[in-house]
Amino acid sequence: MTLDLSRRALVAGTATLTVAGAVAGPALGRGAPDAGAPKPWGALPSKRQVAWHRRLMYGFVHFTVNTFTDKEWGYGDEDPKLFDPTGFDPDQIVAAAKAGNLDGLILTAKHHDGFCLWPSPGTEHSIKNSPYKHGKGDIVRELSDACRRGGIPFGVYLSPWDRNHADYGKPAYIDYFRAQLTDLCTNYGDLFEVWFDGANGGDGYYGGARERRKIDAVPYYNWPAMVALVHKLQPMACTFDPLGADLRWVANEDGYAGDPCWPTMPNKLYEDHAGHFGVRGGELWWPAETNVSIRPGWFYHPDEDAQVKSPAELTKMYDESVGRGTNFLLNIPPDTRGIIPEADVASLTAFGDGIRATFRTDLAQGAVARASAERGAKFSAARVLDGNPDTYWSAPDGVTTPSLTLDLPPGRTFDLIRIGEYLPLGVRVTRFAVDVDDGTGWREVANKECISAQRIIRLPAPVTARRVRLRILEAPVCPAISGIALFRSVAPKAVPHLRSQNPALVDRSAWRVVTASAPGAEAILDDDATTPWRCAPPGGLTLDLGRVERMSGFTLTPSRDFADNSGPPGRFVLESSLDGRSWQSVKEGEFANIANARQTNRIRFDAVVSARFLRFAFPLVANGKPMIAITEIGAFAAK
Ligand code: FUL
Repeated sequence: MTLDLSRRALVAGTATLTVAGAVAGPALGRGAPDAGAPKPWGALPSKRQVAWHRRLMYGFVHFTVNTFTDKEWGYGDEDPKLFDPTGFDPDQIVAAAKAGNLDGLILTAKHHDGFCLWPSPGTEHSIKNSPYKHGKGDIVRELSDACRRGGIPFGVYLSPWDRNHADYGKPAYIDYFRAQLTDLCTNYGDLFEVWFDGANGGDGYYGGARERRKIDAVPYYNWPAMVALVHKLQPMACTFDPLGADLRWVANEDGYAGDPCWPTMPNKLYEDHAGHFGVRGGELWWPAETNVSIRPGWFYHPDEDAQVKSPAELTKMYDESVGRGTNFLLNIPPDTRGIIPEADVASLTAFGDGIRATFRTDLAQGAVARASAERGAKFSAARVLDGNPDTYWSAPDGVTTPSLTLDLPPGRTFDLIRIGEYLPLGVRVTRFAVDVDDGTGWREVANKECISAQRIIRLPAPVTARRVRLRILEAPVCPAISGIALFRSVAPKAVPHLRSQNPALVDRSAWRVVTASAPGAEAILDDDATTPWRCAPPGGLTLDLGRVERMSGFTLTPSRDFADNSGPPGRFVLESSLDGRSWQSVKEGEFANIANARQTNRIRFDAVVSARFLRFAFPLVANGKPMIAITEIGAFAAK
């Protein structure tokens, strides 16, 4: 794979193209503006975007032939017969999502490999040629029905890049893609979101051509027309993420938004920095969605069973996504049975229980709200406590830095402060501060930019306070604050860390690092894909496996941190030894697509290797950064 496959390269590398009619979306669904209400300011959200903001958190379901081939990006030549879940249970998937407090599910109806989870007309590369339900299955139908039964909304991911289709890159493919989109938007009930992946063009099967195809995504897909098609068929579905779509990418796949993360953007293609932080005063309402997988990969891989994110890690991501005004999209991939594995359900449940317990009781209720300025009874300070997202406190025009104080009943102990703006009037507050008074006088606990849909401030420790104050420090117009709430966080219960019992993998419990070119290499054995070992290239390490193992391959998981000065290794040289003195060459080669996908690479040996010691050399960094960063190394057991 080459570098121009990523969304990052796509958005950065193409000339500007603007959306016709810069203000995002259709009418807000409000009637005539409230008498006496402040005038809206700046870019405004559409009705569907306002509804989307209130959803906060929902799930992704990555499921396709990759689940069965142990890959992240299928080439497009997979035999449809490989797709054969032994116990697909959409209600179990919905129940797992609900246990995790996820309000909706988005299914990969078609990933880059082109395999369709529904019997899509116009292709043989679909579930109709798989053994599942003797070719009569339709996973899109089954999961959308289960979502409806479970009372959560449903959405679809449809990969524009199709590595199977013979016409990919030609106009005929666009007709096929639009027909697929029409089918999904017409025959599966209401959709709340339609996800267009930014990875586009590269090598693939392409009907047998097995070649590399490059496209110029913006003119090729004609995104404004594609988005309009979705909106016509599904008026409340938010589209992700090309220019002209309702939602943007947060510029990483690691579950955190920028601080601040403005929901507004200039009317042009964006680079990572703008996607991550948004742009104050931008003319489009184009809010960020923060996506991450509960495991290192987007698809299920048995070698990641011990790397399910902990409830505490998920809670941190909630703080850094929802807490910064974005929505949190958490991927929960089904395994080859077609259900969410037990370890993932356990983590999700503990996370969801923690969120439910935390936000159950608003400790600001019963307070008396007073403001330094009010716009009148309809916009009084008390509106921030009425629990109604459609009412708000505001000040007279021209009063741009008012403050609002809550006088709390005695004994209120909290460590989370949640503030929200009334979005239909725009994102009005530029900078704000929060103070608490625990009886010893005011103390500033936050001073930040951007409130937007919601801002959640976590204090380092709970405080028992009689007064809390919001000070608007900078704003172009008077504020419109719809809510202020206080919570006492309940830490999620820890779930026992699972050591993989999978017989397909070599048990690493006796493994240790013998030598390494840089300190800290033990991090590659800690089952935590967020703790990297960093070394300068060329680097390397030697592992003692504790006993002689028979192996058929190895796995290497790179760091997913896009922000630091390191990147994944580009190549490897592997040697083995029985005694740590005489070494045999095992294999050397490249880590495929590692710079873009940042996923676990699974390298199969040409023949079974029996060894007690493994010696890895990593000659270079895949993306030209100064350091190599690796989070895990494991091995496949030979059968
Ligand atoms: C990326 C894709 O390439 C991954 O496979 C995954 O679907 C992720 C959500 O988006 O761009």
